Amino acid sequence: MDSKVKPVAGTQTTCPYCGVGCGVTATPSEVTGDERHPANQGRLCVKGSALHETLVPSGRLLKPRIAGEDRSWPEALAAVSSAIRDAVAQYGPGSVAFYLSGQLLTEDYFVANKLAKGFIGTPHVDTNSRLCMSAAVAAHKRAFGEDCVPGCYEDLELADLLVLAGSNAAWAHPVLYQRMQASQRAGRRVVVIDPRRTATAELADLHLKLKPGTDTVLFNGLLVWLTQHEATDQSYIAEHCSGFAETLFCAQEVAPSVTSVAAQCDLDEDDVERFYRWYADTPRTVTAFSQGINQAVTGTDKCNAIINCHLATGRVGQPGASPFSLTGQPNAMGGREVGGLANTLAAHMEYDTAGARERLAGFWGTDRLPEAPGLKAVDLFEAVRRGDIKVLWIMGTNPAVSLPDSARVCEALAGCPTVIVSDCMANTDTTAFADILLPAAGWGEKDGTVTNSERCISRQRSFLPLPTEVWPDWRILTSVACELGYAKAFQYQGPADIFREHAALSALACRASNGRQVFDIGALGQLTEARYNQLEPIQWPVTLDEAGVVTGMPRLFSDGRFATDDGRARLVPIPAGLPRQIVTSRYPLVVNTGRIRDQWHTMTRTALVSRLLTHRQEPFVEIHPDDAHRLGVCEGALCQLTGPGPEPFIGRARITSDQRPGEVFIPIHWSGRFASQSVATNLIAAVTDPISGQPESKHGVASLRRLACRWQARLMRRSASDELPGLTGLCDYWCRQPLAHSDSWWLAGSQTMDWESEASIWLAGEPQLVMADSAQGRFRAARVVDGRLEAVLLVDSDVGLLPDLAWLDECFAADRLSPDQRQCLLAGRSVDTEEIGALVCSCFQVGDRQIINAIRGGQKTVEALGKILKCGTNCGSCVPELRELLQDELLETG
Ligand SMILES: Nc1nc2c(c(=O)[nH]1)N[C@H]1C(S)=C(S)[C@@H](COP(=O)(O)OP(=O)(O)OC[C@H]3O[C@@H](n4cnc5c(=O)[nH]c(N)nc54)[C@H](O)[C@@H]3O)O[C@H]1N2
Ligand SMILES: Nc1nc2c(c(=O)[nH]1)N[C@H]1C(S)=C(S)[C@@H](COP(=O)(O)OP(=O)(O)OC[C@H]3O[C@@H](n4cnc5c(=O)[nH]c(N)nc54)[C@H](O)[C@@H]3O)O[C@H]1N2
Ligand code: SF4
Ligand SMILES: [Mo]
Repeated sequence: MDSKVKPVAGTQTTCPYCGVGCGVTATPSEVTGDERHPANQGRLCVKGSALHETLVPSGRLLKPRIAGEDRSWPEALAAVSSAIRDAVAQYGPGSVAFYLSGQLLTEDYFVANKLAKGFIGTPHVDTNSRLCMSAAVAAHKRAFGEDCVPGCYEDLELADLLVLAGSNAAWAHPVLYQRMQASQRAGRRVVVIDPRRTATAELADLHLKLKPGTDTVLFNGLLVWLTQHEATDQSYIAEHCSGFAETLFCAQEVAPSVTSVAAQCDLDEDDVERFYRWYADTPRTVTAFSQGINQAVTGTDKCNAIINCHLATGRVGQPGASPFSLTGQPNAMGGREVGGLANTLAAHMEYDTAGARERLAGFWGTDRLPEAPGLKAVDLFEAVRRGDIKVLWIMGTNPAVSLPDSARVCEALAGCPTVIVSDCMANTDTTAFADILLPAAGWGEKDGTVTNSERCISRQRSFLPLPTEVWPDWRILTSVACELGYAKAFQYQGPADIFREHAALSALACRASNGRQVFDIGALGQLTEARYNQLEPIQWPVTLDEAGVVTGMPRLFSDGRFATDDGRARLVPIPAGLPRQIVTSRYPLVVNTGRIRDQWHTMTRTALVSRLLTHRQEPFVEIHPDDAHRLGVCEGALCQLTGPGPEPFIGRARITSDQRPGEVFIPIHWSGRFASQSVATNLIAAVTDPISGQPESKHGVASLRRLACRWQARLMRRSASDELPGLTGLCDYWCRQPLAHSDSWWLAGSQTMDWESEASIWLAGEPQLVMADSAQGRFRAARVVDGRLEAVLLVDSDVGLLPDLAWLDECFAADRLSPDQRQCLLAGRSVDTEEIGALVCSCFQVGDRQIINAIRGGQKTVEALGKILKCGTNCGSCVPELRELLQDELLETG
């Protein structure tokens, strides 16, 4: 054996979070970056490196449930299939709908799509990718003729000009961001286009803090400028594109000059000009874009406005030169391959692709394929609300939280006759509406493939035993198909069987298009079980040579031939098109929504790891100092945002000039399980891009007021529970934060409380230690049983007066409190506890106060800080924040 090859302890698999698709080596107790995986080459971010800590039984759904009662699988399968059969018989196949997820594996997704469209015969199969990638999908089809990302990750490194539009990659695609950062060199420039200053902007030579929604103007202006300065590639346009003249004409109307662009986008003319000049001067330019572009009523247009400029300069599919859509979910791309979106069939075949329906029907051996596309997510839930959908099967997504106008979605779910939910967790805002709950296998238990942002197909492999009654999604779907009488078409023994069929179908689709279709993994259609298990990461399309070697393709359209009928790419005329939701005197603030570094979506998994909840502990509202001042809001105050919808959003103020005046930013992560009223989608109206159906999730409107509270409190209890029965009604705000050794609750209220007489209710028993200072509005109580701390309640008039909770949480770890701990309990800290401040490094739990002290003590670089505090030395996700702290401090001290 080659002594240099390190033996691998653990299973090679992929991270189940973002679309970077990092390879990991996993055991039940450790997850490390896989050095051989092309996406990350050993790197991991903070969420990835905490993966093994999510492998805990708490909160899992372990048995099927019907109407809230545990049932056997045969009973559950019978219930699901009879609901479907009855609905089809009485109301037709269109009364059954599936709502899927970019977090399913390709094999799960394939079977769901085949069962729904192919055999039940309903067109209503959509996915949460509608909220995420559908604008990019539609733009790719318009420009290239097919939904293809032309570039690869290496291009982000090779680019001499990297434009990041509507992407906070530092937090949302951290490992790619690390690769971008490692590629910084003399002569390379980075431009960030985002209405707020993010951690990503730390990398920027130029940050265009544009007015939200004006990206179409900015990129139209770029096309005009490039033309005026003879920086377009006329021979490329002549040979490989169509639509240039109309597109330019339209662009001139929308964005005739730099002055006009600067005025419309609320930018400095010099900055706009600088961006345009850099773009013109740099052949190796990549524009990477994400939700700040996609999630808009003009989402598809924004994407095409970007692609137009790349086409006009011939910068598509060249090394270091391409437009690049950053996909969000781990398998958003795989879902698009199998046809998870309502307007597609399967294997990149469209409803209007000539002969595609017949071909697919023949391949699957069915005559039930629907004739026309189904409803897209937002419309689908409207149909549920109207009562048109009788059976809704939701898989791997939490629409009660993530779809716009959450209250309306909840109403729809409540009124739907049969809601089936497959999830690995028992209690989510969506499972609360389930008539039938099906326990799905989670990461580590399931097996299959995913496709990342650069079209790279990787294996996800199981390394944990399946809990007895938990099934992978493909098996649940296959069993229901058999129960419905379609066993012949669903003879799958495992994911490899499904993958081969998927691959074969792609080859068929490609052949039928005379090779025009790019998506083709037919070369993988003959993989044996063993070779499927050993499959190495590979980028589609995949070819097979005579020697039987399969090769992937890093870049597409490099020869200027596209997947359209005439082989030419299309430039698309783009009107200015501004956001639909506009501010009024009643709702004067723009509400921007997005992600935070350490949480994943609705927190069903990342909130299981207490250290991931320390970077941002509570829902918040980022607000500009001018607005805060005007509205009488100080740092840390609880604020209520009220929009046109019925429910408000409550969060703590974070005052920052990173925000533009008149705009606030709120996180999307807190659901009804974690906070009283902090679901961001309550402020987002259900308006969508007419082309893609993608909702305008980045642009709500609201008014803001300070929440008047008489008291603020933290309650910590040993026993974890999802609820504080009967108590939350006494609060105007609550937020749950599971800690390592206790369950902790942030509370606030305006009712006068008699803490002394009521403490025992909050503490679930009589307190032994009590301290009250009613003049100060201060109250402290602790319950200790046999020397062991059971619960603590700390009440104050202001949250700033409450101690950090790390020390108290440690007290819960002890079986017996030490005399020192007992003595300091009500102070919430021991005399020598160091206040760490707001957490910056989640891996080593290092806070900003410690970091600032170290900088003041002479540590002047990220590396120096890492040496003494360890911060930033594990996953590196906090490095942008460390740099920012350094910059701020060094500026202040000159
Ligand atoms: N930590 C973490 N990472 C994740 C996820 C997660 O939940 N947590 N989710 C994954 C998923 S599914 C996705 S889709 C990706 C999303 O990844 P990103 O799109 O990078 O993340 P977001 O925070 O949604 O939004 C990006 C930025 O768009 C900006 N923006 C808002 N309006 C506009 C506008 O009009 N124009 C421009 N140019 N920018 C605007 C916002 O200010 C925000 O900074 O993240 C993936 N990665
Ligand atoms: N306002 C606003 N709204 C947004 C966004 C925004 O930026 N702003 N972003 C949108 C985007 S881009 C996205 S992608 C969505 C994300 O929103 P969702 O998809 O709703 O969020 P998740 O929390 O990821 O939900 C995944 C669910 O699947 C479960 N699950 C995990 N693994 C499996 C599995 O293997 N099988 C099954 N059956 N279940 C599993 C999890 O426990 C969880 O309940 O939110 C969208 N909504
Ligand atoms: S960047 Fe982080 S969350 Fe995304 S795949 Fe890699 S390790 Fe997972
Ligand atoms: Mo997403």
